Amino acid sequence: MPKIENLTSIQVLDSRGLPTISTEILLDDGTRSVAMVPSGASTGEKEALELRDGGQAFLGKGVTKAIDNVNDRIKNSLIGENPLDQDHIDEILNNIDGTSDKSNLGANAILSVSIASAKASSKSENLDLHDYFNILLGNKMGKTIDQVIPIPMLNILNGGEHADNNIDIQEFMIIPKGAVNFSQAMQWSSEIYWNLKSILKEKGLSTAVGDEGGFAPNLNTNREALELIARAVDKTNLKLGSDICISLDCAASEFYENGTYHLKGEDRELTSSEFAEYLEGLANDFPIISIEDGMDENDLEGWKLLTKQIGGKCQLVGDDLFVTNPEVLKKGISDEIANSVLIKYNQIGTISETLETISIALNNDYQNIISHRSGETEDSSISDLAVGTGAGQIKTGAPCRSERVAKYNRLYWIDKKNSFSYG
Ligand code: 2PG
Ligand code: MG
Repeated sequence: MPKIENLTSIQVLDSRGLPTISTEILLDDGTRSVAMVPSGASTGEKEALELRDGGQAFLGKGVTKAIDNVNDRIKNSLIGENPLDQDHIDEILNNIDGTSDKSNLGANAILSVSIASAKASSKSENLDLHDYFNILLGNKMGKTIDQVIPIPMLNILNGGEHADNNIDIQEFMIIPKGAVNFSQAMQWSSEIYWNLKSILKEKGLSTAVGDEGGFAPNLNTNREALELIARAVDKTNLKLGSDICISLDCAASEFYENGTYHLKGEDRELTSSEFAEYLEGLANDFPIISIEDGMDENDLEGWKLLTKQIGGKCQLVGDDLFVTNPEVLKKGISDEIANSVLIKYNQIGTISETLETISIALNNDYQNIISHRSGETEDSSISDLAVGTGAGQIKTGAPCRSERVAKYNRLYWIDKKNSFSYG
């Protein structure tokens, strides 16, 4: 059995130019692996805490305290431990932290070690990371899980917290559902992306991109964003509704104020039932097959309503709603809200708990969608997580900007080297 020999954590930068943690783990068999952690902008209230320094440096966003926690307390507790026992490693991390939201060591510190440990273990065992995740999940669930190349959801038009435009819905994604394989899915998506760019240009609209690489023009309404995407699909000679479907992330908690959904871009204030109707109207007019965070994370009645109203025909994804937290997801399942869960490992802070959430979803017929954060790095381990857990879906931004494309490029290689089915 290999043992952890050393841990080193340093500060690097994320895609927004803000500090994040990179941790290297060294095993006594000579294996070295490095992990980097992402960071969100539209965060759920119940997410594990990302430890930031405060103060002047990096506008308060420094991570020196979290780094010191890895280089001191975490390192001292993990040296000599067996990295192949992921549950045990994560348990040690949680025990030293001692809080329910990881606010003592910081979820960023903890996650960097948890991922680095999984990466080093897979390397030491001569396995690809997706195979290793597959074994971990299979062990947790007591059965074999089929690995799958996920269908990508590409966020080609950015709004909300991810762009400085006037669009309230945060993400407008294309799903190349009719593609026969991953390669075709990416080719179609790239072509649509470029056609959307030329349509925006023709109209004199901005072609600058938002945090996730999608375009971020000012538009009059959310509907207009959908119309532009429909035109881009058409221009690509693809069929909307069969080749390409649409997915939204409303990130509704960001515009829920005093009990109403305030669409500032459209100058409208809607109640929960009016907003559910608004979304249903969009889903009737466009092939929207997935809506994430369609209601505020604390608007339980709104969620119940939305789930009853369109949960039968539309994937309803809980992101800020479930925060990848096993307990929060269990409660949501018993409340019968949403039917899918967005999986972001930095919301919960360890690989083991992420896999726990995934297994709860699988046991309750909720779909798992593996996701990036708006602040990312070139670390592509979520691609392996998506394949290894057989999630079937990944959202990791536009086919633009290397921190997004790194995930798609990793999937190209996994696809090339294996014969897993697509989607
Ligand atoms: C989301 C994510 C990723 P953020 O809301 O789903 O797209 O954004 O990382 O800002 O929470
Ligand atoms: Mg979201």
